[in-house]
Amino acid sequence: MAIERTLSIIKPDAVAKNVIGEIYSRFEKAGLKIVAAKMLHLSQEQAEGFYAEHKERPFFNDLVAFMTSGPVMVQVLEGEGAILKNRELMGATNPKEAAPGTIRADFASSIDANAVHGSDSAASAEREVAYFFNDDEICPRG
Ligand code: RTP
Ligand code: MG
Repeated sequence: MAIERTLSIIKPDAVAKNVIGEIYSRFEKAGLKIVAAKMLHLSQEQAEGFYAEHKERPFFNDLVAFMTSGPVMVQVLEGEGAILKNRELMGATNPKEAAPGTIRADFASSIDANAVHGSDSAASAEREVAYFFNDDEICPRG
């Protein structure tokens, strides 16, 4: 399988729970490398632009309010099949449906406060990585 990059966000609820390290540890144990990272408190504009694909959905305003409610940790993960691997580590969107042992099963409290974001396709990964990082902020690690 090809080496891929994917965009991961540790959402405000998980940052507030102080589990950044525990989540990073799951990425590393699964063979994903963190090749870029920054902590940000997203502005309204940044959150709306990031989630533009959901603009017409009923949960859009709540999603933007939540994502701007506190700092987030944003990272680029690199590895074999990184996009799908990260989605598998995350678990289902609704933590009640997330498989045992996934990040959302263990750390999320609701469908809104669901601990993490991960790109869901190659096209979204490319857009989302570029949304937060310039090329010179990414450090390939081989
Ligand atoms: P994400 O984009 O955050 O990685 O999550 P996802 O792919 O699993 O879910 P997506 O369908 O892209 O939705 C984005 C985020 O919006 C919130 N959501 N709320 N109330 C609802 O029905 C609902 N549906 C989605 C979740 O926080 C989800 O992560
Ligand atoms: Mg999504």
